[in-house]
Amino acid sequence: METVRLARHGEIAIATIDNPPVNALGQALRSDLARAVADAGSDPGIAAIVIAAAGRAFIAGADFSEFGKPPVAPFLPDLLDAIEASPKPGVAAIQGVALGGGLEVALSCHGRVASSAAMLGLPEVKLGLIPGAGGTQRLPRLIGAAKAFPMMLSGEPVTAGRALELGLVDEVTGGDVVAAAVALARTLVTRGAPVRQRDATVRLTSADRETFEALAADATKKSGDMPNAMALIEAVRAAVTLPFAEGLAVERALFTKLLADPRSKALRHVFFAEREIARVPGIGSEVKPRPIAKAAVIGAGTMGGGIAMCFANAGIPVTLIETQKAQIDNGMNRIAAIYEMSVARGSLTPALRDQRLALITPAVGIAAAAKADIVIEAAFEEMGVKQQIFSALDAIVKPGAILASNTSYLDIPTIAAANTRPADVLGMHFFSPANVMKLLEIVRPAGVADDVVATAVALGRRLGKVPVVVGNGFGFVGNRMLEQRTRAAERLLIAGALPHEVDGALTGFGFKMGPFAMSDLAGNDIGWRTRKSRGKTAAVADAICECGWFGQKTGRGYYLYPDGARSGERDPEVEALIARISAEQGVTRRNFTAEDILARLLDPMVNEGARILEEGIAARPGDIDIIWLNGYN
Ligand code: T1G
Repeated sequence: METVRLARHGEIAIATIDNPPVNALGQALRSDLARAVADAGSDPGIAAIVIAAAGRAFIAGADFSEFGKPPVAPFLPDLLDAIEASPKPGVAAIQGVALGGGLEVALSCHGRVASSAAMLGLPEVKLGLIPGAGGTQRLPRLIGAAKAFPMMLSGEPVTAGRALELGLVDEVTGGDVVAAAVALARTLVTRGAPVRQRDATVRLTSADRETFEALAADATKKSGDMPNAMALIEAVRAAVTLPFAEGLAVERALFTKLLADPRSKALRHVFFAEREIARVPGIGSEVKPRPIAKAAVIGAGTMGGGIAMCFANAGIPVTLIETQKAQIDNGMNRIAAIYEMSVARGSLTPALRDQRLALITPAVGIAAAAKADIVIEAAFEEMGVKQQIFSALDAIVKPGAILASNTSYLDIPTIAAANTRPADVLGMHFFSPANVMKLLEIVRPAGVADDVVATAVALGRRLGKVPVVVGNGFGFVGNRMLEQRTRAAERLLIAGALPHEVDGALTGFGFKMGPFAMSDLAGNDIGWRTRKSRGKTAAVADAICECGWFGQKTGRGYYLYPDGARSGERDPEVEALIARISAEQGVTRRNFTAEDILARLLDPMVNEGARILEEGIAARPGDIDIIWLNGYN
C-alpha cells in the first residue's frame, strides 16, 4: 500500500492515510484504505481500527482529477459501507480538514475525534453537486435533518468546537488526536457491537422533520433555480422518510445526474482556475514580494475612497490624498458613511469601524505620499492628469516604492514614461465599489520588475481580492470584453429590441444585471464622457444623456426610477426615442428572441476573449473566466 500505512497499537489498528497534497480519495487511496480495513477486520488480534491521516488535511474529499471519467472500483460508497459494516469499531482521528468524501469517511466510522483546529464540512454544493457517498443519509441520522440540511446547503465547513456542539464528533482534543481516537476505540470495544449511522434514527423525530421542511421551503424560495439545492432537499427528505438503502439510492441517482450537469462542470473548472491565477508566467516562488507596511492613495473619489478602505480593512495604514481640503473632507465623509451603514446592518462593530477609520489618514498635497511603500493613483481618468501625478511622485516617494495606477483602460507605459522609475510602475485596476468587488486586474507592462508584480499579487490577496495578472492593452481584459457587449447592446436597441428585453435575456442567462440596468446604476454620463474623450458616438446612449437621463442618480435613464426606486420601470419616452433613432437610421425594427439577444451579446465577448488570449493579454482561458466571475458577477 502506497497511500496508507497500517500499524498496530496493542489491539488497535491504526491506518494512517498519506496521499499528498491533501489526501484526496483517488482510486489508489480507496483501494489501500479498503485493504487496510479488510486486513484489520480479519486480524484476530485487532479489536478496532483508527483511521488517521498525515499532512495538512484529514481527507479533502473525492479526487477532482477523477471527475468526468468512468468511476473505477473500489467505489467510495462501497468502501464506506465496508467501514460501517465492520464488526469492529472504526474511529476517525480528524486533523486538518475533513471535507466532502473525507467527512463521509468519518461519518461511516462509529466514532469521531477532532483536533481543536480541525474543520469539517460538505462543500459539494459549491461544485454544483450534493454529497454523493452517503452524506445526505448519514449526517441527518447523526445530528438531525434540521441541522444537517443547512450545513450541506451552505457548504460551509464548521469548526471542531461547533462539530462537537452539533454531535458531529464525539470529542475534541488539543493534544494527540490519534491517541484520543485509540482511547475512544477502546471504549467502543467495551460497548459491544458498533452502532452504525444507517441504523441511528433517534434524531429523525417529527419535530426535526417539520423544522427541516420549513428550511426546505425557504431554500426553495431562495435557490429554486439551483438544481443541486433542490436535489439536496429531495435527498434529505429521503433520509427522513425512507429506509437507509432506499435513501442511498435516491442520493446516488441525484448525484450522478448533477455530476453530468454543465453547471457543475463549470464550477469544478472554476475551482482549478482560481488556483491557476496564482501561477504568474515567468514569476516563480523565488521572486520575493517587497514589504508593504504603509500605503498612499491619490484621489479620494468613489474609487480612491474604496481602495483606501481596502487597506484599512486589511489593517494597513493608508494616507488618502487630495488636492484640496474640501475634496478630502468629502472623501472621508463618504468613507465614514459607508462604514456607518455596515455598523447599522450589524456587519461591522463600532470598535472595528473606529479601528479602520483610524488607519486612514486624510492629507492635502502629494508630498504626503513620501513614506508610502506603495502609492495607488485613483485620480481623474485623463492621461494628462495621471502623467502629472506620476511625474510629481518621482521626486517625492522613496526608492523602491511601487507606483500603481487604478486606470480602467489607459496605457500604463505612457503613464510610467512620466517618471524615471518605469520598472516600479504597473496597473492595479480595482472594480467599483472597490471595497466590495473581489476582482483586481494587475496590469503588467513590458519592463516592470518581476518583484513589483509579485508584490502586487501578494498585496491583492492581503486585501482579500482575487488578483489576476493581465497584459497592458486598451481596457486590459474585463472592460475590453465589456465594450464589445455594450456596442452590441446599443445595436440591438436600434435593430428592434427594447432595454428590458436585452437586460432580461442576460439576467435569464445568469448575470445579476443587464447592460442597461447596470449603466443606469453606474451613471450613463460615465460612458458618455469616455466616448466623447475618444471621439466615439452611440446614438441611443448619447441621446439619453443629452436628455439628462443619467440613470438612478437622476431618477431616470434607460428606465424610470420613481421615488428613488432601486429597480427601474419601462419608460415610454425612452422607447419612443429608440424607435425614432431606428427610423432616422432607416432601420426597420424587428423582434428578437432571448436566444438571439444572448448570441448577439455574448459571442462578440467570446471572440474578444479569444483575441485577448491570442495577443497574450491573458495567460489562460481560466483567467478570463475568473475575471468575469469576480468582476461582473
Ligand atoms: N482533489 C484533487 N486535488 C485537490 C483537491 C481535491 N478534492 N483539493 C485540493 N486539491 C489540490 C489543489 O488542486 C492543489 O493542487 C493542492 O491540492 C492544494 O490545494 C464524494 C463528490 C483542501 C481546503 O471541495 O477546499 O468529495 O495546485 O491550493 O489552500 O460526496 O484545496 O498544489 O497541484 O486549495 O491549503 C469535496 C476542495 C470534493 C475540497 C486545501 N472537497 N479543496 O486548501 O490548498 S467533492 C472539496 C479545498 C466530494 C463526495 C464529493 C482546498 C483545501 P496543486 P489548495 P489549501
